[in-house]
Amino acid sequence: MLRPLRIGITCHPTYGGSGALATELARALAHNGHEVHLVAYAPPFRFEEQPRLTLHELKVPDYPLFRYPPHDMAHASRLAQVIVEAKLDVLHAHYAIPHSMSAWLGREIAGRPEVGIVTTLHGTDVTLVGADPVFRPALRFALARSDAITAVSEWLAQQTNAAVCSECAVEVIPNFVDTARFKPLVAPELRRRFANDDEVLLAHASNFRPVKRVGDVVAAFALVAQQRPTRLLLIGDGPERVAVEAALDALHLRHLATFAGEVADPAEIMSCPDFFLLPSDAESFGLAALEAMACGVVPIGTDAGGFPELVHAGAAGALVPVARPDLLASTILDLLDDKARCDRMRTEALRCARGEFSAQQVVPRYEALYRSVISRRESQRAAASPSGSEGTMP
Ligand code: GMT
Repeated sequence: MLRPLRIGITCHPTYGGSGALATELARALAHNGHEVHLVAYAPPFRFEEQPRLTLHELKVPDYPLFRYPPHDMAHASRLAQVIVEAKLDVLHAHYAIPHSMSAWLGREIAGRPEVGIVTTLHGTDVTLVGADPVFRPALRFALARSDAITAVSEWLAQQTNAAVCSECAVEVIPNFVDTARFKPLVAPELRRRFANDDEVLLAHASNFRPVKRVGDVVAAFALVAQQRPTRLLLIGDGPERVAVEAALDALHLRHLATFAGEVADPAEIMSCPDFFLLPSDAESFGLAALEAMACGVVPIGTDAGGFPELVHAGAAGALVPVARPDLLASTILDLLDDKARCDRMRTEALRCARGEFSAQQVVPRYEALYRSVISRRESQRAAASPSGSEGTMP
């Protein structure tokens, strides 16, 4: 039998897909018997205590001299400490900026070259933030020093090679969903908190950043509501929230919308809607849509980024061009009129979520990657220093 691993995971604790996925992975790995150490400056929003999962919070001291407290240095020091104290085998950085760099630096500070570093790219760390010339040289440097790089979709892997690092080998490991928690609606009374039985319920979940185009959700909702009794459920919060509220007010539709806020575990609420809308400029994957699919909710998103990979090019969810809320609305109305097509999509969405995108299928791929990285580091180290000398942390 293979020995359990000691795995470090670091992520942004804030509301967003990368932190959600990293925490879900930490929980699944601990459940599988590994010892998992999660490092972040606050408890990640999906964190829950469980056996074999330890949270190491990182404090970033402030000082009047600093306009920006040096988070990345404090992070690297904390990672170095955890590497040594927990005797990590592998450290997994989620969202490359700045975590890939802090992971490498942490290993250097710890003087433990045998520790493998895995970086998972989530999307905007390559496409938006990483595309900024301010970050690109450091991003390239850190990626080149990772022992393995994964991306959550084929599209993101291609973007990484095209825009950041042409020589980087990027393995695609898609996001996953815990189908024991995310499952179809069992309690109709839960749905009645947001819509009556004869109303269509549309939903969107995100951190309300401009890339999400939440305004298009509102515009599509307004068009559908002209034809059918409809309600809107908005999960999450962020910079566009005020504009979204203003748009609903201007359309006199505010009373038909529920703002659920940042729901830490959306497994229950996600089972309520009929359709999940994700009209982003580009999603590298669309984890929230996958979680909706696992609940038997039909996702409708844009034919951009990695989203078409998730919905099997339109079989497990509908695709519309970017910035076309009119098509978003007509797609919803068509599916409402064609129940057989809608049911086929829902069935396919459930099949994908319970199959290729399930935790059971995806988590073992990370476990296998960790083991291959660890054995590669061990052989490299044995070749470099046959006496097996080890660094010590200052
Ligand atoms: O902007 C977000 O959606 C948050 C962001 C994150 O990193 O927290 O999400 C990205 O990572 C998710 C998990 O892998 C993906 O499902 C999202 O598609 C991706 N967002 C974008 O590419 C815009």
